[in-house]
Amino acid sequence: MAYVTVDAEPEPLAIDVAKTALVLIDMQRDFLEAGGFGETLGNDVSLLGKAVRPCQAVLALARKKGMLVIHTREGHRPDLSDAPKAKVERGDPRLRIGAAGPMGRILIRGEAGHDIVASLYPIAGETVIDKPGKGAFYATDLGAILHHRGIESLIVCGVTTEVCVHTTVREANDRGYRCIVPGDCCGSYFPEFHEVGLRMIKAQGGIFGWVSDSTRVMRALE
Ligand code: TIU
Repeated sequence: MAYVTVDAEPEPLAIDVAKTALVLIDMQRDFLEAGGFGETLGNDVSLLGKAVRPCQAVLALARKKGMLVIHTREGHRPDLSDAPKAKVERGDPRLRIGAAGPMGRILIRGEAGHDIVASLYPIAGETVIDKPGKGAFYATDLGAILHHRGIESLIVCGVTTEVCVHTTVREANDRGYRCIVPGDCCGSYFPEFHEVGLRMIKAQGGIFGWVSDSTRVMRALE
């Protein structure tokens, strides 16, 4: 066992590195680059770019330490059979999930926009979870994978802070995982939602997780 203590709020957290996974949520071109789903929803996608460098640094260290690395992608089957009507039928019909965008059909598996940004691209041996929802546990085998690897704690990075990161951390917390969220490794189209989203996680004694930053997480893992 290799316990390290990560400085975090509301208090430092001891984790066994061998039982900790790095989870990178939805660092996809559809959310981070112009012409994707994020932009079709009316967002300024440049706001998410800040999270890429800190994620790259944490990812590089996790790889060096041999940690389990999990990447997720939000998206749907080409026939949309796994996409709830309630999710598809919102927004401008020309820009909905499945519509043709500049990076292929929006939020559809196999399309260019659905893929992970080049700077954080998975390497051989890393797990990629395709998820139809906002949370990474819903309708995926993430829970089974973490269970079989004996994982107890998660470092959760990605976009967006208050949507897919939050939903995943809430799901993980209810399943008994300790979640550390390095705030600078996350991003939102709404800076105030990012700030408040992080505060919500760590309030009330860490009601569903711990909040830290890439510097403190890496200091502990080193
Ligand atoms: N990955 C993720 O957060 N999906 C979203 O749709 N986020 C928004 O903030 N729209």
